[in-house]
Amino acid sequence: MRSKAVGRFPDTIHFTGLNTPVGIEWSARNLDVIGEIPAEIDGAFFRAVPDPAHMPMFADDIVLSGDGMVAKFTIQDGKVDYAIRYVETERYTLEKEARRALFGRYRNPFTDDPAVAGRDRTVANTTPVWHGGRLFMTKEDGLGYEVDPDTLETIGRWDYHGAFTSQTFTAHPRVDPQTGEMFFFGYEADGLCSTKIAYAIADRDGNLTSEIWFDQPYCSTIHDFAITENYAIFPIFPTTADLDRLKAGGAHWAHQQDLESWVGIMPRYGKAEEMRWFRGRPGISAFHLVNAYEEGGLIHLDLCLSDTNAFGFMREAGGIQRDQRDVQGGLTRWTFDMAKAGESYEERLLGPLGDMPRLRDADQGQPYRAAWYLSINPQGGPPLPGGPVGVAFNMMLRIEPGNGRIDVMGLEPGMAINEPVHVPSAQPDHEGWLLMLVDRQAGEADFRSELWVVDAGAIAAGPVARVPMPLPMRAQVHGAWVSSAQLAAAKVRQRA
Ligand code: V55
Ligand code: FE
Repeated sequence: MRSKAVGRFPDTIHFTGLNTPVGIEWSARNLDVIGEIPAEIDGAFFRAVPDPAHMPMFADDIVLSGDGMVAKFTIQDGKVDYAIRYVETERYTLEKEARRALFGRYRNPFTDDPAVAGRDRTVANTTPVWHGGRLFMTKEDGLGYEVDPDTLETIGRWDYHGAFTSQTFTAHPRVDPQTGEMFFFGYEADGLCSTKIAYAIADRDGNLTSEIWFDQPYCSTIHDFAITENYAIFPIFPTTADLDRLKAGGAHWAHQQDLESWVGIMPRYGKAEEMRWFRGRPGISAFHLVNAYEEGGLIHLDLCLSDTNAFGFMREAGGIQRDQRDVQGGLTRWTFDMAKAGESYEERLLGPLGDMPRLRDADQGQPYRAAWYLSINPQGGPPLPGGPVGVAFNMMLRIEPGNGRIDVMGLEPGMAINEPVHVPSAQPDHEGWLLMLVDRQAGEADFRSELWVVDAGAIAAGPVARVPMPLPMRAQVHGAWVSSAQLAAAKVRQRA
């Protein structure tokens, strides 16, 4: 069953396969559970799902432009409820009233209907962020939108009561598990194609305590960053924005294969003048960083690195013709010796090419034993069309960077996997649980999805419980786990 007939939307990877628009706001209680969900899994799995509510203005529109939907699995006493709603951004509301798309190409306001000039373009479709008792739906081209974690109603744009002066907020903030502070940034912070970065900190209660500004070497897409106990780390890859290209109606991002990369490292409570810039290889790209931590005077940064940009449309805008299957790279460790002068750092391969890494919240910025990420199963048949880059992952890896051990949960042909969230266990020697959506192709345009519950320390064994979904699910970007204890302390519940 599809709500939006195939054929109405463009016939590209951005609107077909698992990326076929669904656009249904719905909820269900007591979904069927096959197997048994461990009782200690008690809370909510929030997901960010891009899903265009209207036909795009341009047939070459991309999956990253889809209106953000916020989805929630509520899990308690082995029971599962589900709900999904649109984030009512300014853009969604304007287009809903007009009953058609008014905003044009991805991050290009020069292609919009003049009726919406100057209005907020963000679609809040990338990451649900929980901090200070609030839930935000984020996308890096605008501010986050606060959402009621109980009802999924949109509360409004979030700028820390006017204290945060950046126009943008990253989809990848980092929360220090010891201090509870959230570290975050916005790039293009004062406008389109600007090199300005705003770097900010909010305390554990969600009050803005710091905001500083600095310039990056050129206007790149800084999708993710990392923190350690003492440092903030900003990777700069050569996918760049250009105002003249935008004014001509072109792409926001174009990858530049010959341009050098950079890493900026500064004391996390420091000043912009304390930033140290390290120079890296040209042409490389990473969207997601696994973790960073300190070991003596060294900083290790583990990241999902590739030798070119993983998004076909960002490569093509830069004149790079390369099939998705020919993108090379792997889970990589960069080591920076902060006692040594100079711009260089060490590089070492940790694991195969992949993305969508997950870490235990308690390991953020700390030495860690294991992480999980997604990859392509060589035995899994051709990957299904779907997800942000148009090719869905069909294998999950658990890696121990300390000793190189890798465990695998590979899927059968015709299956796909979305990024997991991690749920901690109360048992000290248990690694916790992973929750994720797994899709299976049942017919040419028929995809069935299930929520899987997997033992994080024994992924090769497959799921301990499965929850078949009664309606189609569009591919997710990122998710977040919020425990019932955290939900009980939500700011919306204190207002009542
Ligand atoms: C990414 C996702 C986005 C975006 C830019 O995963 C980069 C990377 C879902 O939106 O706008
Ligand atoms: Fe991301």
